[in-house]
Amino acid sequence: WGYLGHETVAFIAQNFVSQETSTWAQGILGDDGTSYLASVATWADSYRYTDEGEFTAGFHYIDANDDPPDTCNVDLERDCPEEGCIVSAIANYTSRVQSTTISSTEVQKALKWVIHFLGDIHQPLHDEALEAGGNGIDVTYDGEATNLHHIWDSDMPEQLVGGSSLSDAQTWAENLTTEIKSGSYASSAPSWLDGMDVDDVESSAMVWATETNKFVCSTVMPGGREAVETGDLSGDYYESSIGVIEERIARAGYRLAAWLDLIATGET
Ligand code: DCM
Ligand code: DCM
Ligand code: DCM
Ligand code: ZN
Ligand code: ZN
Repeated sequence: WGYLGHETVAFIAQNFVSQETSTWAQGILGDDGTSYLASVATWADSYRYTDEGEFTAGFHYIDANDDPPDTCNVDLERDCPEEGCIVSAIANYTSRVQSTTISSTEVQKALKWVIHFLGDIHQPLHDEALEAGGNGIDVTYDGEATNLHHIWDSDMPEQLVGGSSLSDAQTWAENLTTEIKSGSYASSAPSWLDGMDVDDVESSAMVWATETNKFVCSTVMPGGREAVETGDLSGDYYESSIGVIEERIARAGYRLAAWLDLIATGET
């Protein structure tokens, strides 16, 4: 996701974490302000472009070598290389944020990665190998030449919300929080936490990756890659995709809150 998506996920999580978890996270981040999770949600994207952080570039996704739109699936053995992927990275940093033997700077970085990667794993093209998660699929959006990955990360969320500032993210998060608490997601939200186990992080993350990857077949390219390479995607394609984007963001935020609760307090 772009800034808007990551910050929205973090603001939703802020709305659902327990008081104890909030205090724990604020202590690690050294920030007791109103955007304490949202303010650090995009740090991992800047860090991966630095020399020091280059090794983390591959941690933002898992390249599922499936065959959309006919077959969508994720296989950890097949798809997560020795150097790591988003699933192994969530496991590593979930462990490190709880470590008492590494420096407070490293614990803080681990928390920032957990916040970011629980967002990215909910972007369907971050769970797909084809053309580097759609980065190599050229598309037209609102008259501009761009790529399929980018419109899922940024253009479609920004079209929905009408901007990409921190306050746009906060507004979107408030809307999605209401949908989770009492709206269209209220009846299904409890089941969003199924399969979540901090003692088996890879299995938990595989539930999220597998669920999210299915949308590559059903929604991202139901007519194959050729179908998205034709025409402007800001009309009918946007309309068929935006509901999935909203629910992915909502799920990511709700799951991030529960994940942080489990790490900080052992219960949701
Ligand atoms: N991004 C965004 N809004 C901006 C700048 C960037 O949403 N004003 C997105 C584009 C990328 C992501 O954030 O998907 C990471 O940005 P970058 O690649 O510039 O680090
Ligand atoms: N590192 C990591 N995951 C680990 C161990 C290290 O991401 N399991 C990264 C984060 C640290 C860097 O390597 O900033 C250097 O770590 P160290 O000082 O432990 O060698
Ligand atoms: N990305 C992905 N899968 C890949 C390669 C990249 O999901 N196989 C993501 C990471 C960034 C975006 O695509 O969000 C752009 O990546 P980069 O800046 O590395 O081209
Ligand atoms: Zn992306
Ligand atoms: Zn990322």
